[in-house]
Amino acid sequence: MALLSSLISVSPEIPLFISNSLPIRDFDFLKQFFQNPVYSNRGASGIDGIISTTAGISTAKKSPVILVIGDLAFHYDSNVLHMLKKYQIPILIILMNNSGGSIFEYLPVYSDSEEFATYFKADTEIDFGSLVKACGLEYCIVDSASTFKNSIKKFMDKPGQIVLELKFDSIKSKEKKDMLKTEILTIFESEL
Ligand SMILES: Cc1ncc(C[n+]2csc(CCOP(=O)(O)OP(=O)(O)O)c2C)c(N)n1
Ligand SMILES: [Mg+2]
Repeated sequence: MALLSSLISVSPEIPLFISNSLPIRDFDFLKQFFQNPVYSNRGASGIDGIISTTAGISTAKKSPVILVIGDLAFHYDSNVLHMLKKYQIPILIILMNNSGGSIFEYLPVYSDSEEFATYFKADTEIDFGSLVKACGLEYCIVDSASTFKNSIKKFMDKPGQIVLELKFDSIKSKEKKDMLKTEILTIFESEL
């Protein structure tokens, strides 16, 4: 919640691009908090080409853009990273690294098994910091709400090409979201 409020307070008007999979679903749950123009590929649900599409929006709108993207979708389009630098695209990428395709943990196919980890979650184990820096972009691992807020502020003051990586445990995150939804439902039910 602290991260969310930083994003809202520091950048209330900048266009956001929200990637497919969990980012767009989580955003859907929280969208009433945002006034920003929002872009996504909701209809075409492929996780390929997300970074490229965001670069296109930045160019068409002549505006800096903030992209929120999962680790697999980031990996799928990572060959465009060097172009962001080459063409000076003003983009801040918030990389939500939950070690693979965590959306599948929300589906009946989920099991705590080797098969699930290999064939569904498919963690790449990529060192994204090295990858991003090799492409000439700025990189920062987010370990506190203040790091997050300051990095966004820095980007808003002087837009460049920055990747902020947030690493977190997908199962714990799912449990917290489930708890939050149960609490909200309980409040609504008690109001009826
Ligand atoms: C081109 C393409 N390949 C595969 C898929 C199937 N798919 C849907 S969501 C997903 C996982 C995405 O992982 P990530 O971007 O890390 O997001 P998370 O689920 O962790 O939020 C995959 C592989 C797809 N939608 N498009
Ligand atoms: Mg992921």
